[in-house]
Amino acid sequence: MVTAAELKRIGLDAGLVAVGVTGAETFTQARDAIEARKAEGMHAGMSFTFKDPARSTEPARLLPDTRSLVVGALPYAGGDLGAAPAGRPSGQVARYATDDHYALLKAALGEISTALRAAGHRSRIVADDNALVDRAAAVRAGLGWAGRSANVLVPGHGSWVVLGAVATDAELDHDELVADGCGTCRRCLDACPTGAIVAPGVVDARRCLAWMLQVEGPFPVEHREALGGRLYGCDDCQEVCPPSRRGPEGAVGVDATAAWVDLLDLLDSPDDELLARHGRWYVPRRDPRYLRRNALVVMGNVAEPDDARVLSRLTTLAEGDDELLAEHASWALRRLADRRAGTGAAAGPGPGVGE
Ligand code: B12
Ligand code: SF4
Ligand code: SF4
Repeated sequence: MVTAAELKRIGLDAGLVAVGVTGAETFTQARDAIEARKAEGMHAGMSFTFKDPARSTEPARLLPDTRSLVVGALPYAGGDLGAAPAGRPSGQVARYATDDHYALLKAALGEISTALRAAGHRSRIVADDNALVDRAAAVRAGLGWAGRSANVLVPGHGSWVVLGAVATDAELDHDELVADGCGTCRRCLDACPTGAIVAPGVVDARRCLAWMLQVEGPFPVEHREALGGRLYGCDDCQEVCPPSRRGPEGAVGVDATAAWVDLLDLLDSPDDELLARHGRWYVPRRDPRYLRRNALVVMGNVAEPDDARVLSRLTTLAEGDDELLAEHASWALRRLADRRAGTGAAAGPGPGVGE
């Protein structure tokens, strides 16, 4: 016999900052939200939890006899990332992607799972998996509230957490919901560079930079300037969020050196090296050309317009056989020319870039 209180203690000792328990009932609101977004095209063709909404919102399917979900949040925000390295153009990596925070999360959930099995129960860990809507589970397990940014905010930590759960056949005491903490704030909606948060809690993925960086094909021209210096992921709706300001105490550190990627180096590196370095990221079809595509847009936005190394590299790519890269390199050259002439300052470089 193991209790919810014992499992929470195990999770907290393993590095989680919040652990809660909920039952295996269907997440009907999340299912309705997923269906509605699919109907309006806001899922932008993503699969993940959108592929089979019935599966991702029915925890009962996770195990033959699911009775409870023990849900955990691992913090990752860390401290100040500082400015971009001087002298060479760099792209910025969202904080959650600077390390394998999901591996750390799964290890902590693994401790909970081990305790459940030792007590004779079944268990299954699900984190960032197509089989469960993690935010809905976190909200119902009382870890935090659903913010207007769509992120779940944990009191005292804000949204700088990754979420996962252990499904089990153990009968455990459930937790209460946490009250909404957004109040009258709407900073995330106003700060989103592309207006992707189309209503409180509703992200139109077609306009979300985090998704555009992960999808195949050309990067949408109308959002290239807004991309600024972001090479992977986007943290704007969290950076402006008052309850999420600064890294919480005890957060798993973000390696500031992993937060910046040298763009010239990225363009010059062979495929296997790029995948070895960034293979944890979601790269469409695991094709490193998409990393280069993203780097070219960022290059146009952040490089010094007169940097001879940049201009030479871009010109070679613009004249090359790879149509996707040639088009993005040509765009970057035009963007640099506009910035040199002082006519392309509308979007400017991204946060922290070139400061
Ligand atoms: C697909 C996906 C994306 C897509 C779409 C995001 C989206 N909002 O739907 C893209 C690629 C854009 C994305 C981006 C990001 N993601 Co993501 N993503 C997912 C994934 C795989 C599924 C999300 C999902 O099911 N969406 C469907 C819709 C219906 O769900 P939702 O937006 O989460 O909806 C909830 C709220 O909006 C709320 N809600 C709905 N209506 C309303 C109305 C009101 C008024 C309010 C207040 C709330 C509210 O309730 C819904 C259900 O709980 C999950 C992992 C998983 N398996 O769950 C990670 C996940 C949601 N992502 C995560 C992260 C970290 C991010 C980024 C911060 C990464 C980054 N820095 O670039 C951004 C944040 C963008 C944002 N503001 O949402 C974390 C979120 C952690 C947290 N604290 O909330 C998750 C849970 C991964 C994990 N296991 O930790 N992501
Ligand atoms: S991740 Fe960036 S683009 Fe996406 S909703 Fe948040 S601020 Fe907007
Ligand atoms: S920025 Fe304000 S409205 Fe948006 S999630 Fe944070 S507290 Fe809520």
